Amino acid sequence: KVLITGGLGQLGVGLAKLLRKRFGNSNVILSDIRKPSTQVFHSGPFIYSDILDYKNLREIVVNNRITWLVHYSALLSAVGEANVPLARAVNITGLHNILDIAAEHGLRLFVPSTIGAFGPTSPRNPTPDLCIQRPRTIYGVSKVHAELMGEYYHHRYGLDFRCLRYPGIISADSQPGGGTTDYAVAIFHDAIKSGKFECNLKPDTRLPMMYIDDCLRATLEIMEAPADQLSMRTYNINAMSFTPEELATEIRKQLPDFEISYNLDQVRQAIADSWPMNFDDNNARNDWGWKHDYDLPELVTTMLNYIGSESRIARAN
Ligand code: VAH
Repeated sequence: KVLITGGLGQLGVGLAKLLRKRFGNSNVILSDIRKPSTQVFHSGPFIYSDILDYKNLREIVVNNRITWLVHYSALLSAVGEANVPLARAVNITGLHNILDIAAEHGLRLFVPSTIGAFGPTSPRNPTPDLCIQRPRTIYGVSKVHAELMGEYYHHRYGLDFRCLRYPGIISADSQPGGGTTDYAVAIFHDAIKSGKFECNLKPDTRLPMMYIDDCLRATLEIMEAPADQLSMRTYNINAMSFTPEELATEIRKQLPDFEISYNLDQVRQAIADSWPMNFDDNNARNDWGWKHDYDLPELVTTMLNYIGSESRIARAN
């Protein structure tokens, strides 16, 4: 049985759908500290879980005979900089609770890391799996800590810890969680709604990005990979890298009148300038056969079609 923490964020509902298809509806429990929508609530098991409440978490793991845990609870880059004490509590103390319970109950544990786990002194183009990691956000610091602690618990206690460094994730039917790559989701909604978009990053800001279906499939694949295939605990996974102006050009191939303007968000720009521009994911491709399906043209077509059809349905109703 799988428990997904932070399940109501950008990725949890989609992951639950994928895992429920694979393992059966009742074997995948979504959890969060917020109330689920009616649709989510009726789509499968949902329970309250606060990763800062060790006893609450232990009870859930024992009462539901959890065997796998996907830990999605975290404050992302920009929201973390706006509330460092909370980010430290959730991303570090919360992680410690998860590690202890996973080790105590022999869980298979997946914790996502991120391009944000690298900093300005890391090689940026490309960024390999193993290199200097001195991130400049509490989010990045907490994710390097998660990688190191997961690896330590694996070697010291035999914890089956698995971790993927996600690029910026682009999704059509869920909102991103207050990060630095969020522009690349909002641009599609505005392109459909108004044909215009005001971008909060510079036109030439290159960042690794991935369509959500690739991200969720990679997560299932690493969770199911035979342990002897994994030469590492933490892997970069890559799909594409693009800049706002490259994304706008690709959108204009389908919406010729689309216009982009720029209004810098200094905090997000400084974070983006410290992150990788391209990700090297050769270890993931060699060890467990990772390969992405969506490149930039497929991403744009998929996002515009999905959001476009949604808005046509909304107008019709
Ligand atoms: C953020 N979307 O921008 C998240 C993610 C790799 C980026 O961690 O913080």
